[in-house]
Amino acid sequence: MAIDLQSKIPNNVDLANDRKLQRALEEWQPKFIEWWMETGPSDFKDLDIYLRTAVGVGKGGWANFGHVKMPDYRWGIFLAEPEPERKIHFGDPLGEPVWTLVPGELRGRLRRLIVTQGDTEPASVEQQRLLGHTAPSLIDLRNLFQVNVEEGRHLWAMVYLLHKYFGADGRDEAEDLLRRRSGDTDNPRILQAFNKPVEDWLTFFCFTAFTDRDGKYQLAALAESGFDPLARSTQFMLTEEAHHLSVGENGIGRVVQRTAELMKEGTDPRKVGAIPLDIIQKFINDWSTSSYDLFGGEDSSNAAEAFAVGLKGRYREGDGLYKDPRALNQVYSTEIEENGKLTKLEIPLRRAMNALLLDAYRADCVRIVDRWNRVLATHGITQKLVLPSVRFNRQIGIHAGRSYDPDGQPLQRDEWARRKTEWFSSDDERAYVKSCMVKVHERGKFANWVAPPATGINEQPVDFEYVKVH
Ligand code: BYC
Repeated sequence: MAIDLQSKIPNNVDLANDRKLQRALEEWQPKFIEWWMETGPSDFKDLDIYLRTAVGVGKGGWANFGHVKMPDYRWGIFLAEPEPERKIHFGDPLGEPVWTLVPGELRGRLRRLIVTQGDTEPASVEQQRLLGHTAPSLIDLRNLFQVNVEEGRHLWAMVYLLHKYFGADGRDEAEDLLRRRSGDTDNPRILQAFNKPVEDWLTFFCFTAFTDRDGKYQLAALAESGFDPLARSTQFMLTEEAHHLSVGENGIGRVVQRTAELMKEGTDPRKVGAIPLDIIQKFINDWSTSSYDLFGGEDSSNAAEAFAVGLKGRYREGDGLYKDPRALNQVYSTEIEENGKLTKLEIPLRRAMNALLLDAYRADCVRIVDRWNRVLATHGITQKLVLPSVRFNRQIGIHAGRSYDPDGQPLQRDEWARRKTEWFSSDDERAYVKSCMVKVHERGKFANWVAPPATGINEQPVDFEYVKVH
């Protein structure tokens, strides 16, 4: 596929030969910049930042690194290479050729999926807007902005699909993506976690560890789609997403390391502006569970339909992990609280697609929490961080409105209310975390609450001038 890096919108979708689409997207472009300046990290618009920019989709050579001012970032449209003769590999249309146009009867459902995916991207940029003011180091500042510009590019990826395949409706949706605002009471972002404040870096690292990881699993499920342009868009987005996840996983790992170092030498982290383990645990409880909610209900007719018609597959469906690609005549077994006891619940497999994806996601989260616990163990700390059960603190799905402890054991509602402060941070604890957030702009220096990363970016040293602040 030819890559055009010269035109106003860099792309590998041959925009130059689709004048109408090109014009429509070029009209949307200044509105995007306006949105970025109004709700994105525009306080930092004059800084030169060492950023990665996507310039193609080939293995090993898809990105350029260099110092760029964020408003000059080249947000482009890139789809993974098409796979010749690709067939739909799940659901009722199993074995049929993939669609390169939207089948009429799937229009509404597909548009809703693309809009929901698209909505999370600008939402996260809005949530993280002010974090640059308290970055604990230049490399962290750079990573924040890298995540921000790439979420912007992911918005472009979804807006391209809306403009190209959904006519006037798609153009309206693309406008609305710039109108909704994270946390706005009248016009909020679609999914709950994207309306929560992200005002300190412990939250940012939890967000990138847990919420961006939902992004990985949702994108992976959409990359299985029978609608080929969506599959190819999300496939390439996953390439960029990996870095965002590492920012979160390594970020919390570095906070844990710093706390462990202090504990080992007998210093109370609270006395020196670092973050005690019990507060880290409370933030993990909050962000892991609100990210569980992002998978939707465990028993979902929407999810069943999206699978049945071939729009959204299971995680790594294409790798042949599942016995029956139609997922018929099987059940998903789980447990739910009934009259204070855990009781077996069976959900027809197709209706349990969100639950399956959530299980795959949680297994990945278990792995990262184990990794953080290994950091504690190497410092001789026996205390462990714990990933809460998928039943804990749910607002969406079969467990919403029921009370469980973090292990997923049923609780009386009044006990939940009484013990809530054991599990979630208080105003004072959040204020304490905020008070630790001091800006550090000296090369190679770090705030006292976070250890330096093991390596730099793109083989640069950790003390590289990732952001030219002067
Ligand atoms: N909050 O049938 P249900 C990312 C709604 S993150 C509020 O149970 P369904 C990123 C739902 O919309 C990945 N509302 O579940 C990360 C539905 O409403 P309608 C984003 C919720 O529909 C960090 C109703 O409840 N991508 O990329 O199967 C930074 C019943 O829903 C929530 C996607 O989400 C919630 N948590 O599943 C940047 C992929 N959950 O339609 C980026 C696309 C459910 O009846 N989206 N509802 O009005 C989907 O596949 C599905 O929409 C969902 C929901 C998985 C989200």
